[in-house]
Amino acid sequence: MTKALKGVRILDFTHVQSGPTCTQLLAWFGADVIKVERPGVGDITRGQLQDKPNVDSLYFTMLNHNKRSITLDTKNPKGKEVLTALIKSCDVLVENFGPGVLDRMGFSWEKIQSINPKMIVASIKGFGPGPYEDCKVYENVAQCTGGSASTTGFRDGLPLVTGSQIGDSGTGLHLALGIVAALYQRTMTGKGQKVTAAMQDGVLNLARVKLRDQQRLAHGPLTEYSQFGEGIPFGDAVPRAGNDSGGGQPGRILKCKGWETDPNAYIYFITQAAVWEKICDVIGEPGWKTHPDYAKPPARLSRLNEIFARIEMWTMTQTKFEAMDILNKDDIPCGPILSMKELIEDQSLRATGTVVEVDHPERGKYFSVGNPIKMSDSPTEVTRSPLLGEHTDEILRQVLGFSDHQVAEIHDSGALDPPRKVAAE
Ligand code: CAO
Repeated sequence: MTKALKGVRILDFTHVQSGPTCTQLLAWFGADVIKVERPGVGDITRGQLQDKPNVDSLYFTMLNHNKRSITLDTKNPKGKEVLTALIKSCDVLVENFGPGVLDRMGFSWEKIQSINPKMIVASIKGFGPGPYEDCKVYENVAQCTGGSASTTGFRDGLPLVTGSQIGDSGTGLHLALGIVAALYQRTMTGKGQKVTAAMQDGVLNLARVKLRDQQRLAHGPLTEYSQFGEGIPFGDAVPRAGNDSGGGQPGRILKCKGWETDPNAYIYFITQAAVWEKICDVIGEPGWKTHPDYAKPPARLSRLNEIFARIEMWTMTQTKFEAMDILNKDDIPCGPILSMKELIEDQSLRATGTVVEVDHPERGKYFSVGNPIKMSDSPTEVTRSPLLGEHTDEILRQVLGFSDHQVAEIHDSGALDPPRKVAAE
């Protein structure tokens, strides 16, 4: 079976998390992704958070499946020649260097265009043009500057970052979509273009409902936020709303049987208006179906703490999975809080390839998250990440067509080696 992006070649200049997320997705869709890494070092994540000594970390392996690796010192003159050849033979260059790095390397947008006018140059930066455009940015910086942290956590506590990597992986996803759109446009125009995704913008896009609420605030309190029912006035910015649901249907995380010892014995419970009567029956409050204080959603808004306390009395009598079974029979929206341990063991996620087992020659078997996007005509087979420089010669010969003599010259130039240390006298 063919793959959606078969025939597309990516010059992958990415590192750490945001860019590699993007190019891994493109690889899963069938693109030939050539990861260019600094000789001797490679992507810095190879050596970060290592759980086994001298073996590529899970941080690296889980973000770089299905890619090939070439080591190249792009500051070496011969290295620049090889990079130029790569630009000529690839369709897309993806990078998430710090601001200005590519220009300093001698490969500005104009230069790349002159080498290959069809090339799409896709970049992730922390910020778009503006006061912070020159800043280096990591995940949590983006979560904080993109509006997520100010709206996450409890009203009376600190702003919180979330465990989901919405700044890095989220922006990688945004960039991948931009690249695919640019490839499609190129089929009509024949031209490349610049595609840029700023991490601040990506996070704000994912926090869009909070920008919505910011504007609703001008017209009165946010009645679905718990603080409304608690009689606490709103300020001039969207507050943190704990576990209140982001939509118009009130929701909370509630304790389930075993919560005293299991930190994940909880369920998310939504009091969706359409199933309110069924909720009343399940929790043993049939009188609430007609009582004027509880029957209609507006009446309930000022009583959410009391209502959820009563629902929790019921959820505490069930495990999160029992509660899920009972509630789903009545289409009452809910979700158990699943730990990473439970997710890695989940057989249905294994069956769909969302959790995959991968074998690595140095680390052995490990689990990873497979492609969350399923395509009927372009299935994903997850293959292991490359060792540092594993495909250097293969790429020089097969992709770039260099002869034995040329390859030997490139080796001799030092462009494939770590910068030489000067011995102390
Ligand atoms: N050969 C020679 N030099 C190379 C090279 C290669 N193959 N690959 C990289 N380099 C050099 C660059 O040329 C650069 O040198 P100069 O600063 O002298 O121009 C140097 O490596 C450092 O590049 P960098 O600024 O990208 O790396 P950093 O570790 O200093 O910063 C990061 C890392 C992530 C903060 C920065 O790249 C960044 O802000 N990226 C954009 C935002 C982003 O993606 N952040 C998410 C990171 S995941 O949390």
